[in-house]
Amino acid sequence: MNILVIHGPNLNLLGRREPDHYGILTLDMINALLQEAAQKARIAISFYQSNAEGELVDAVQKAIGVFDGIVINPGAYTHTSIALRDAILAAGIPVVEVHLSNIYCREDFRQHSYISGVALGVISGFREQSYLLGLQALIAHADRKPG
Ligand code: CA2
Repeated sequence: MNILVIHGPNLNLLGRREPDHYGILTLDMINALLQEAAQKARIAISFYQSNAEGELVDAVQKAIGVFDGIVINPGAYTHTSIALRDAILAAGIPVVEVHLSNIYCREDFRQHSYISGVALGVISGFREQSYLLGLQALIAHADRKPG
């Protein structure tokens, strides 16, 4: 099994500001936790971060035929990007949407996701654990599927 983790805009700044919402870990630390979990589960994992919407769309398109699942934190594009939603739908790869903060406890504009409707599921509010739970969910989903 081959998993891609995609981090959206500004997540490269993690660990420096807004710890109440996003925790204290840097993106590298979160990736290291995911790498360790993937190793234990004997699966391959890759990481990608971009601040640009088009680059995130490209990453989803390039994942076709390469990755079996995607864990994505679309960052603020969650609430704005029909392009990312369309790319995920077109790719046909199982996607789990994750958020560090609980977007449903925050400002109104964060409470709608364009991505949720094309995702397998959503995990929101558990800081870095959201990513680890997202990875677990993808593995469980693959185990359930025949072939
Ligand atoms: O809770 C999440 O994971 C979010 O996807 C994070 C996004 C936000 O726009 C979404 O509504 C919810 C923001 C990521 C920005 O991360 C920062 C990290 C450090 C300093 C400033 C921003």
